[in-house]
Amino acid sequence: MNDNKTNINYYPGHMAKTKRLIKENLNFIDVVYEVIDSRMPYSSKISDIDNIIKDKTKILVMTKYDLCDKVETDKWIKYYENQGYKVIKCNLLNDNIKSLINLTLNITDINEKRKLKGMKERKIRVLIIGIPNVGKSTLTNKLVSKKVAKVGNTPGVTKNLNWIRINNDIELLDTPGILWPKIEEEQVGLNLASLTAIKEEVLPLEDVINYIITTLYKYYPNILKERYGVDNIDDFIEVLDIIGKKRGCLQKGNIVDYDKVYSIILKDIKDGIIKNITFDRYDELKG
Ligand SMILES: Nc1nc2c(ncn2[C@@H]2O[C@H](COP(=O)(O)OP(=O)(O)OP(=O)(O)O)[C@@H](O)[C@H]2O)c(=O)[nH]1
Ligand SMILES: [Mg+2]
Repeated sequence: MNDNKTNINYYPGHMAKTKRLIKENLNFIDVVYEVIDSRMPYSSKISDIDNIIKDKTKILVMTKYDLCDKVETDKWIKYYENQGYKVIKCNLLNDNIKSLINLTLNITDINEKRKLKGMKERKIRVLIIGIPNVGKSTLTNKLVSKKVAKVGNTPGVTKNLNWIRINNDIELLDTPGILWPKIEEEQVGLNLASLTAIKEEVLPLEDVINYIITTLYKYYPNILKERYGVDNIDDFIEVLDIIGKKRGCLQKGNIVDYDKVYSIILKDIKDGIIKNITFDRYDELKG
């Protein structure tokens, strides 16, 4: 029996529904934006994506590039490009997404084909998919101009699909597809919990925090030192005590409140205070 695994793969019904919806409406879609988190280019990627979207034209949108370790993440970008992916890296809070728009226009030959057949041109239809919290909604809002205009319904198999106008050439399916990665490796689950893609309760919080501290110590010891005053991790409890005292997580009698320490660490990651980190290590996974 493996309790962890069962716990991690929650929502199977919900995911099955998303998959079915995508499958049934794939004919109406020209381009898929697969959104992944630059801090975990492996763990946040949907492993069976090609089973779901077949040979649809896709663009890998790597969000939160501002939060990642660029040296490490760039290895993944190269890797995915070598696999034939078109990759756009971005900080959705800052960058404009012109390059994504331009790439979308460049790699889609739908209207050339239609012209040859004597058909009228139409807008390129885009679907955004990705696991939770990678930035799908932020990307949608960025793509959609202020006046959100529905450009009419295209009949889908099971329901009417709503398309949102992006510009004269592109429209976007109004709901992004939330999918779930297959978590077959423990480390993937830990990365997802550490970098806020799954609720931390899915895994024992203590394990997640231990993993964060161990990983930071291994690859980014300066962060531990500068942010928390920790320079060795020989004893986990001692590390928590140091962090707790430094950050004022004390209960009566000067006892460190560990739950508070856990929250602080997770919040620091969530708020991007701990940044320039990439937890998927290319050299270890693919090198
Ligand atoms: N620093 C930084 N934060 C980002 C970026 N993109 C998204 N975020 C933040 O990440 C969080 C999640 O973004 P959402 O757009 O809600 O993610 P989502 O994929 O729609 O999440 P679900 O709807 O839960 O599946 C938000 O707090 C965003 O502000 C980015 O490029 N850089
Ligand atoms: Mg969302």
